[in-house]
Order: sequence, then structure tokens, then C-alpha cells
Amino acid sequence: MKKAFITGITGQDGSYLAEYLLTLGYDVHGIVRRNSTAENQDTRLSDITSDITTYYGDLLDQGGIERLLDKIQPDEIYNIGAQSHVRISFDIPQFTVQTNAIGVLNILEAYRRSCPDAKFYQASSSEMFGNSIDDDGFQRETTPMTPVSPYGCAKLFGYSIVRNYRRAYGLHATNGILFNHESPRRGSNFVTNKVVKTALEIKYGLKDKLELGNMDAYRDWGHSKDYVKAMHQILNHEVADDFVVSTMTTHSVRELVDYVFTQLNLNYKDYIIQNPKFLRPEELKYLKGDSTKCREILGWKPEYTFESMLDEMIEYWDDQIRIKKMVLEKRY
Ligand code: F7E
Repeated sequence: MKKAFITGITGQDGSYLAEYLLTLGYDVHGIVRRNSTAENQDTRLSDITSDITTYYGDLLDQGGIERLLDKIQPDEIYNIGAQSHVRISFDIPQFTVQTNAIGVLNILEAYRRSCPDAKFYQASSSEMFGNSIDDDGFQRETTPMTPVSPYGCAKLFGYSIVRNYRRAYGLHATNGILFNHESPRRGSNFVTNKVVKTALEIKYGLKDKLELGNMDAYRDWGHSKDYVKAMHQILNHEVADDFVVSTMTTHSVRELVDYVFTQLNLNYKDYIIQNPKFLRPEELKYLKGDSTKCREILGWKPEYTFESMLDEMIEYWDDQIRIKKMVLEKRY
């Protein structure tokens, strides 16, 4: 039975990855950060809590990670834990860099010393490209990386140190350069889930407006369930390498909003308010990833489209908001 160790196991990607690895027969271990309210911390893992082993741990605590890797001796390590919100990285830049850059170095050092024969996956991000675009309108593995946020700068360090450790120490250390990926498990302060959840609240009369930042940014949005399968394939490729994972299509935030509101028979123009609070000091304007390398070498391709991914989120939030409305009506 193969053993996997996952940081960020309580998050969107970590929870889907844990579920996927269980279906493949893995023994799944992961770390959870200590929080004063333990309740709700592992809600995304509620279906599998008895099938996995979790430990308290933190990417900033290199000694703790090393002791765990020593004890577990995993075959595969997935470093998905991070401060993952780009706008918030402008509010808490030092914490973001500690976690997303030094945290990667911490786990790499622990891996190198405790279980160097394991395979390692680093959650790298399309945010590392910043506003670089190749002449054909895509970003790919060879596109220059010029990040425009503390988050992107920290992720670029993580990506680079993984490549450095791969070459310097002969480790099987890989990077997945993942473009945006969403699901009903996405935090509701990311734009997809914020739009879907608020649109449903508007539909059920619980809210009357949606406040957004820049609606003219473009993103290449896929589904997290497709992307965790790519993580597993990247890590298990015989040669440690770096791969872009994307849908190869792009949509603006405005198109996203229009699609969701139209599905609910609403006109978004009646409800949107622009709030500068949600703008970023420097914005990444356009992402469209070329994942040809991943598709040709690993045989990966996404099953969800932009529309089917959003339809699933709409269905999920429709149930949640209907229940919330019923509870509120009973209470008052
Ligand atoms: O923003 C615009 C915002 O926060 C998408 C993370 O997973 O993907 C994600 O980062 C776009 C941006 O994701 C609001 O300005 C407008 O242009 O959903 P987001 P992100 O920043 O692209 C990358 C690949 C990662 O690696 C990250 O970890 O939507 N936008 N109005 C807004 N965004 C938010 N959050 N809230 C708004 O009100």
C-alpha cells in the first residue's frame, strides 16, 4: 500500500486529492494547522475522516514536519498547503512569503533528510507568470515569469527551489503550474464561489447586491477534481519535471458573472456594485494556459468545461441557500 503525505489536506485541492488517492488504494496522511476553533476545520474531509490520518503540523515548523516524515516514510509528498488568496497576500505579505516560499524550503529540507527516495509535488501557480503572455496569447512552461503579487513572488521562489533541489540533490521533485481551479469546495472569498453564492442569495431574496472588484480580468478556470488527477500524474511521471495544467480557454470575470446570473434568470447589471476594496494594488490581467505538454506526455485532459464546473457550483449553492432560507424563516 503506497503512503501519501499531504499538506493543505483540509483545503479544496487537498480534500479532493485525499479522496482520489483513497480510491487508488493509498494510505493517506496529512497535516492540519492548529486553530482555536477546531469545529469546521475539517468540513471538506467529513466523508473520509475515518479513512485518513491527520496530525497537527505547520509548514513554518520544519522540525515538526521532519519528525512526521521520519515516522511516516511516505512514498509521495504533495505540498499543497499555502496562503492561497492573492489579494490578501497584499495585506499579509510577510506571512504569505513565510508560508508559500520558506514553507516550501522547510518541507524540501525535511524530505531531503528524512525520505529522499520519495516523490515530491509542489503546487506552483499561474500567478507566477504575472502579465507575461507569449505572442500566441498563451502562457506555457517557457513563458517568462514576472509575478505581480506577494503571492506570485513567493510561489516563484517555491517553484525555483524545487527545480534547484531536483538538480542539486537528484530528488524526484516536480512542479504543477496550475491555472485557476474551482469547485463547490472553493472558499467563498474567491471570485467564482463568491459570485455563485451571492447570486443564489439574491435569487432567494437574502441579498440585493453583489460587490466586486475588477470585472475585466481574464482567467483560465478549470475544476479542482480534474486538477488533482493531474497532480498525481505529474508526480508519478518517470522523469521529474514541470507541467502547466489548464483548460486552454479563458473568460473574463464579467462573462463568469453573466453566465451565472443568466442561469438563474437574472440580469447581473441590476445587482453589481464595484467596490475598490476588492481591487488589487497590481492586477494580473489575462491568463490562458497552454497545457499541451501535460496532455501529450501524461495523457491528461479535463472532463469539466467552464460551464459544467459553474453548473455544479450553482446546484450546490442552490441547495445550501434554500436550506438557509428555510432555517431563517423557521427561526423568525
Ligand atoms: O480572482 C477578480 C480578481 O481571487 C480571480 C488562487 O487559487 O488562482 C487563484 O487566484 C479574478 C482576479 O483568484 C473580485 O481581481 C473581481 O482578477 O478568484 P480569485 P486569483 O487571484 O486568480 C491562482 C492560479 C492561484 O494560484 C491562487 O491561489 O477575479 N475579482 N472581483 C475578484 N476576486 C475576488 N477574490 N473577489 C472579488 O470580489
